[in-house]
Amino acid sequence: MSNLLRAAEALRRSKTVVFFTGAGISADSGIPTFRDKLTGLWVKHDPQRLETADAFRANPTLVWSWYLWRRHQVNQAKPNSAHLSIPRLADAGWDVSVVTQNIDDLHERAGSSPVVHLHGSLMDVKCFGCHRPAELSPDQLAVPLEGQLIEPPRCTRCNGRLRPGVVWFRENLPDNAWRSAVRLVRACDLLVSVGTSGVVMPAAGIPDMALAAGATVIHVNLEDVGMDGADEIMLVGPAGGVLLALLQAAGVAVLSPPGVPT
Ligand code: BJW
Ligand code: ZN
Repeated sequence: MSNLLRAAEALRRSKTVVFFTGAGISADSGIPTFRDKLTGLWVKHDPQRLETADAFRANPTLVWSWYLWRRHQVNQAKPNSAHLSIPRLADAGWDVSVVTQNIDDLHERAGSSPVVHLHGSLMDVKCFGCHRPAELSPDQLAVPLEGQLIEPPRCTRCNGRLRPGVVWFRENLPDNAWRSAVRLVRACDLLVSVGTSGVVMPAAGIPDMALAAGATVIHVNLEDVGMDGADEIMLVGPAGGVLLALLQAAGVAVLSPPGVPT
């Protein structure tokens, strides 16, 4: 039996499904993964050197401008057929939740709920000093013009610099998000892991957590990520096309947008 048919059968047999997603699910919406080279204004920067607390300490203006630009990039992007397939499954009667490593809001805009953000959100802001959440006014959200760098605003309580509400390396994941993810993953029959390189801990341990709890795990990736346990199924291909094909093979009605192979 082909992997697609095995996966469709696993989906048909399941009731509670968790989609565990990474940067690859948003790639077809034009949001680069962490392996892609930067383009445009940021071509000469290495993202790994902008996405740390040390980088923010050393050059808060550069890092803040980088996140403002990414927020703008996400605001202009649209959910693709992979994001859109997930709520269709919920509409068809499955109990579906999303646990994402992504800091964009494309799952929410596609209509998924609940969505657990393990690595925070681009739309949130907090204080680097006192860690309290903060709000930005519309003028503080202006997109940096070419070459323009914008200083981070200051916290109204402690005058610390405001920073994006995302999780950088060596920072703990938000407790409530991690606890919700563990609860959902331990209770699911099927976990569909989409577009993640599976190297960043502790999130990378989630597929194993699902397997240990007795679930089946389907991996969807452009590359064969080499997971071949008895309860694992690998589907190689772009997330949008693969998820549409999986839903169709399981008998879920899907309308494919123009240009998306089914
Ligand atoms: C497609 C596709 C298509 C493409 N269709 N597929 C040594 C030193 C310091 C720390 C550590 C250490 N060893 C371990 C650690 C811990 C560290 C870690 O895991 N490091 C590893 C790299 C080794 N983890 C942490 O630090 C975490 N915190 C923690 O552990 O706290 C405890 C602690 C305290 C003190 C010290 C040490 C530990 C926090 C991790 C936070 C991760 N943050 C980021 C940035 C978020 C903000 C931002 O975006 O700016 O989160 S890093 C980045 O990686 C981002 C992502 O969510 C995360 C995962 O990436 P993802 O989603 O897998 O993307 P890619 O690009 O890697 O892969 C894309 C995949 O899609 C590929 O496989 C493609 O093939 C595929 N694909 N197009 C289908 N169309
Ligand atoms: Zn503060």
